[in-house]
Amino acid sequence: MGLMLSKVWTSLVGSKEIRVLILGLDNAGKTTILYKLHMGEVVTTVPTIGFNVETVQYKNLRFQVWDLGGQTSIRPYWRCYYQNTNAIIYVVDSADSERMGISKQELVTMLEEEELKDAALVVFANKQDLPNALKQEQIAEQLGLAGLKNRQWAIFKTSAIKGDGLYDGLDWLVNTLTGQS
Ligand SMILES: Nc1nc2c(ncn2[C@@H]2O[C@H](COP(=O)(O)OP(=O)(O)OP(=O)(O)O)[C@@H](O)[C@H]2O)c(=O)[nH]1
Ligand SMILES: [Mg+2]
Repeated sequence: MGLMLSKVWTSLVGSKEIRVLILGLDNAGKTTILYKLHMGEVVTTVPTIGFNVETVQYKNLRFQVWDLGGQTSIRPYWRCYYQNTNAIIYVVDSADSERMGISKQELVTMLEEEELKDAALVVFANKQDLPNALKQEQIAEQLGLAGLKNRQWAIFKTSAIKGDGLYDGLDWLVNTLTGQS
């Protein structure tokens, strides 16, 4: 590890925690993902009114992970949590093709926020276990990810209930935040 990289690494390790927000439309699977990462288990969820926050320890890093409610009436409150955020995990229900346009709008609006200009973006194309799930490439296309400017981003296909893909996303995040990618 070079001097620069080790400095970044030390500053991240030395800092309290890496702040991550899990955002996305209601029913995308955000709370399921949070608790799968936190406890390794699939929990029974109810729609989130407000937020859940848990610590996730991974590869010597401590992530403080905020899972915010995604219902239409709650989305305007997402911005209250943006300050000091290092990364966004944006979750999409891959089988909800009807609302992909709304999901894109919310993503674009969120990324326009000044407070998030340096935040890395991981998109989880979730619910890949469902038969009608759109493919990762289709979701990337519909969300317009290729057009993102000045943003470190990646998309992963996931199934929160099976646990597939979640740690691929976290690995990318660790590498990106520590300057190794
Ligand atoms: N088949 C399948 N179902 C999933 C998956 N992830 C989550 N679910 C289900 O989707 C439903 C909604 O999951 P939640 O985690 O509560 O969704 P949320 O994004 O937190 O929703 P809000 O809190 O309303 O914003 C639950 O019934 C989950 O069990 C997945 O990967 N595959
Ligand atoms: Mg929830």
